[in-house]
Amino acid sequence: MAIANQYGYYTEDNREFVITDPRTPRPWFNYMWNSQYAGLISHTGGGFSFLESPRDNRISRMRYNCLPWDRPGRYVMVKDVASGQYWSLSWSPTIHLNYDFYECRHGQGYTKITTEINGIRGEITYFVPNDVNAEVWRVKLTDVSGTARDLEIYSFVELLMGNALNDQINQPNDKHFTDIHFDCDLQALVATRRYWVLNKGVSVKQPNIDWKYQVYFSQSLPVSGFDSSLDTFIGRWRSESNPLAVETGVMQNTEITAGDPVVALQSKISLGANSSVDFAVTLKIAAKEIPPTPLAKRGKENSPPFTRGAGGELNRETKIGKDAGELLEIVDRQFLQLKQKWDQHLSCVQVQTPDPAFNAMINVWNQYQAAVTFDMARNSGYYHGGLLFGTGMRDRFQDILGVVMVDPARVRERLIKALNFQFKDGSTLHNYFVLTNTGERTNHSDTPLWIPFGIVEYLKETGDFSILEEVVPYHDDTSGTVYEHLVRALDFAIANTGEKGMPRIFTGDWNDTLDHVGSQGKGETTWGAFFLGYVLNKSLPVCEHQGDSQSLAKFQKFYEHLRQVTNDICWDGEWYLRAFRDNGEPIGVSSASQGKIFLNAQSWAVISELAPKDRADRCMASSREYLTTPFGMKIVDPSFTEIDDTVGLISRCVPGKKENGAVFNHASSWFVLASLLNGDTEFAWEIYRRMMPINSSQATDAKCDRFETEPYVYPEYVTSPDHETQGQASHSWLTGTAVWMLRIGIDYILGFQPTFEGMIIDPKIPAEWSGFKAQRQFRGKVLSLTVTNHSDVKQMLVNGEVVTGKLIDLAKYVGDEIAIAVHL
Ligand code: IFM
Repeated sequence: MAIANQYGYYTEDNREFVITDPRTPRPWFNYMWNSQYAGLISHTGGGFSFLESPRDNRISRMRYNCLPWDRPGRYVMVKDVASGQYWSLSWSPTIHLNYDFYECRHGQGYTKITTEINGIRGEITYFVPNDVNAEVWRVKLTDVSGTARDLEIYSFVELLMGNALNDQINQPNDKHFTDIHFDCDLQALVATRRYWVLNKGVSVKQPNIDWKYQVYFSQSLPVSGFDSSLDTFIGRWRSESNPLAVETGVMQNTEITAGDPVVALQSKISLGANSSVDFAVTLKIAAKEIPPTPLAKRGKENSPPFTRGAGGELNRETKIGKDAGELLEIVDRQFLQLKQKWDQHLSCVQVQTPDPAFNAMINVWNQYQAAVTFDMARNSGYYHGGLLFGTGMRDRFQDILGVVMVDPARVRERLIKALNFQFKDGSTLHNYFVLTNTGERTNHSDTPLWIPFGIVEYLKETGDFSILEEVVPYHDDTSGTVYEHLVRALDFAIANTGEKGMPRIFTGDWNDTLDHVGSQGKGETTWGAFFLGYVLNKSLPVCEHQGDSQSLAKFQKFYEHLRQVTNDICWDGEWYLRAFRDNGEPIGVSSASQGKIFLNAQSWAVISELAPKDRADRCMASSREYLTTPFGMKIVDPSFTEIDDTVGLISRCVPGKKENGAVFNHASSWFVLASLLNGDTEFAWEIYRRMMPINSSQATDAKCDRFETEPYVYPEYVTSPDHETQGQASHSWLTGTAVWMLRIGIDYILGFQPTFEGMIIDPKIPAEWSGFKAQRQFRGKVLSLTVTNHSDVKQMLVNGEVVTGKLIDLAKYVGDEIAIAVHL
């Protein structure tokens, strides 16, 4: 049975989410990308593209805060010459028209939009090939009217080329460096810039640096006209929905050296009754090889642009015909390769459980979202516009959790690169930009600790301890091995504990909005103490492996110290308090009028194993009592309604949203983990189930119209009942929730728990499940697991033999596949 809501459904194999009504409550996005070229693509053809950095090297534009939403985009418009009617193949920007059919299929790395209007069926598939820095718009047009047609095709996209932040704040000056010409041999528009704002912080300085790329925009149909000036293509007082050039059919063939850039191509075709035409539009970026055309050629109205430099020998018709066929073959091969890449990726984990939503998420969408967060960080989405954040250090070391199962080599490389943003004293930049090698040092107390967290996860997956010997430069001074980086992060955290013996919170911990708790450097964080404890404890085997008895003893001792101090001073009676302010006053206590109980302090008391069992039970029960909602767990209760500057930004945020009392999914996922670890399997599953987007999007009467964001990926938060818009989600796609939900599902519900020694198998499934089957690749082997619930004899069999304990030591088994049967 297909999983569906009022705007669409998952295909039977869950590989596509099909949107059947374009008037979704928000634009619903997808991603298309390879290791350098990336773009987000909405169900209406919107979104932007960039090379390596969405701030520093944006290729195409997105208009922020724009109305109508989601403009501009990658548009192909078709015009019926006889009637003069024209429309877009992606619905937007001609949303005022009545389409006979609309469907958008978001798949892994591609989006296909099919429309039917005016007797023409249009199919457009957008994707980025695995190994070319380009995007492809693959088009098929079919006449379904039964009449031969003369059509004009207009493909266009607005360019930016360079620093996207500068484009927002200094655009009138920024636009004097553009250079676009039509290349007759290539039959392509070639666009570039003669400067690049790469001065590490956008300022009034306009740096004298070359933008070292050229963009090639072409279409595999004979080109009959072009434009590169947004002004002349769109026309005065018009918009993307009614470009003057499309309306009149007259392309100005403008080449620009200044002004707002667009690349627009026109082709004219005849389409036989009930026949089809295939073509591809490509936007490619490459290093500058030839000098840009120096001159602007304005106003060559309607003159054929294709003679310059071509010489008499150029047989345009033949050349284009041949190249077009070849290009389509190449493009179709690239699309196949893209699909194969994702088949491969997703084959790492495959499950069949009694819950269809869980299957859809684990088998496809959650793995896919995790891959997106690995490559996009919190830096290129509709809600994370790519102008501000770069790569977050704490995100980098969590976002590996999904991809490390599939591609540990890429993770290894990423971790090593990220360590370059750590200082010799163990502290780190909070976020960084790869192209400029810069970032911000914000002083969030938890940020450096994600380094050991991530390295331990890498080691558990791979057993590759050689990474610890790699030498990586510090951001400020000299170099150290990866192991030294890890130890320095822990030492830094220990050295920065306060009078009470817990980490000083400084400008915040994981919760960014607790930014005034310790701004004077005295406030201390309970969550931070549990998190430090967790990371110390998990790092002990690494110290042991390295023979570093001094660090081992120190970290062990500090872990025990944290047990003592948190239980001595942070227990409020029914739960753990959240932090101590600079003045020593506690936060997150029952006597407070707002912000009485914070979820993270309870979850991590359990995850860190620092809470004794009775307190673990009690704080989990309190969390259930105060923080449960239909969408997941609230991050705090009651939400702050009065501004409290001894706590911070949390109290200025609208009650029920974001960190101020929303169902903050990242934190809610940690609660699920804590519940599973504490033995509360049924409740853990109930919250996990509620959080899955197809479920939480249906959890109010208004259903998806209230939830608003994509029902196939986790949003950062869902508004809690503390606000009238309860059930509304935001900040979809780029959230740490993705990797945690994925790994909680795989490691703790299905029970594949990698350890340094091998794989522990320990499923924790709800009573309603009769069992499940799952496959998980691990260190070159396939582990095939069959679990039956409610068995008379509880045991585990590996390759048919009963084993004691839960550990699968891979070395004991020959062959590529290990069959595991667990009877619960
Ligand atoms: O922990 C942060 C994250 O790094 C960015 N989004 C908000 C979270 C909670 O404050």
